[in-house]
Order: sequence, then C-alpha cells, then structure tokens
Amino acid sequence: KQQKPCILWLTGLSGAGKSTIANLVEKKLYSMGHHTYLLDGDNIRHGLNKDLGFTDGDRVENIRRISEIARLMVDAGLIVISAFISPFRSERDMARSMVEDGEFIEVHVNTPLNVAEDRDVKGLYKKARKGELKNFTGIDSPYEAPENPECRLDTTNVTPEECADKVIEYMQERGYI
Ligand code: GGZ
Repeated sequence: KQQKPCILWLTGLSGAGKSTIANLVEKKLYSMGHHTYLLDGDNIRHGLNKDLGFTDGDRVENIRRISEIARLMVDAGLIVISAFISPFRSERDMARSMVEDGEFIEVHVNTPLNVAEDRDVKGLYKKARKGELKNFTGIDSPYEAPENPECRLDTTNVTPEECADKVIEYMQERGYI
C-alpha cells in the first residue's frame, strides 16, 4: 500500500489523550493497510529510556533519543506515531529538523490543564498538587504549546475517535496516505 513515510508527533499534557488518540490512529492506519510504529511511554520509557526521569535535562534527552529512533523508522518507510508530552518547543523543532520538509506532522492534543486535571485518570495531578510528585508538567514544570502545529485537536467536546478521524483526514488531504 502506497504511503509517504512521516512522523505524527503528538504533544500535549499528561492526561490530554495522546495515547488514546495515537492508538486509534494506528488502528485506523493498520486497517487501511499501512505500515506504522507507535512510540510511547510503554515501549520507550520502560526500555531504552528507563534511565531517564522528569528533570528538564532528562526530558530533553528523552525527546532527543525518540527523535533519532523516529528518523530511523521514517528511513525504513514507516508512518511513525509518537506520543509524548514533549513540553519544550525547541526539542519538537529539533525533531522536526531531523527529517525532510513535510515529513513531520505536529499534532497538538490541546486539552486544557483544568480538563486534564479534572479527569486525573492516574491520580498524578493530585499527587503533584500535594507536592508528592515533583516537576509535574503544567504544575511545577512548563508546557510550551505549539504555535503553528499542522493539526490541532480540541478534545474537550470531541471524542478520541473523532480526533483520530481528523488526523486521518489531514493525512489523506495532504497525500500521505
Ligand atoms: C509529567 C509524568 C511525570 C512528571 C510521571 N511530569 O499521563 P501519563 O503519566 O501516562 O503520561 C505521563 C508520562 C510523561 O512521559 P513523557 O515521556 O511523555 O514526558 S516528556 O515528553 O516530558 O519527557 C505521566 C508520567 O509519565 N509522569 N512523572 N513529573 N508526567
């Protein structure tokens, strides 16, 4: 099946819905016959990057390694889906600069802090507010929202399924798939 290799780079707060949307996008691409790989905390932070924590420096290194891997996978012809907070604009721009023009699709999973915090699926915001979890994104560690993402998903009134469809539509309109 014809596809243009690229990186779908999802960025957003903890609890924004990145993993849920990334998994749905992957499922849809797979069912259309495309070749993908999903990079997320489960396969990266528990493996290659298990020596890294959540200081600014560790996050920078986390994203640097992920960008290198994503680039290799683009070279291998895959559609790579990456789902990390990636809070710093400079690291996202670095990831972008590592591939050709048009091969980097920045997707802002634009869930406001209050909505992510209200959901608090894993109870991490509560811990961060109590000071039991340090350097938590949005609480005592910054999140720099993308200024010009290729795609922005507003998850507050839109289901993850509809968000995933929007990403697929973007890829179809631009001829990636
Ligand atoms: C942010 C943290 C932290 C801190 C643990 N800050 O919602 P989750 O649980 O499943 O996803 C979050 C994940 C963030 O890892 P990333 O690799 O995406 O972050 S980054 O791109 O900034 O390097 C959260 C959990 O790890 N987690 N401590 N202090 N998220």
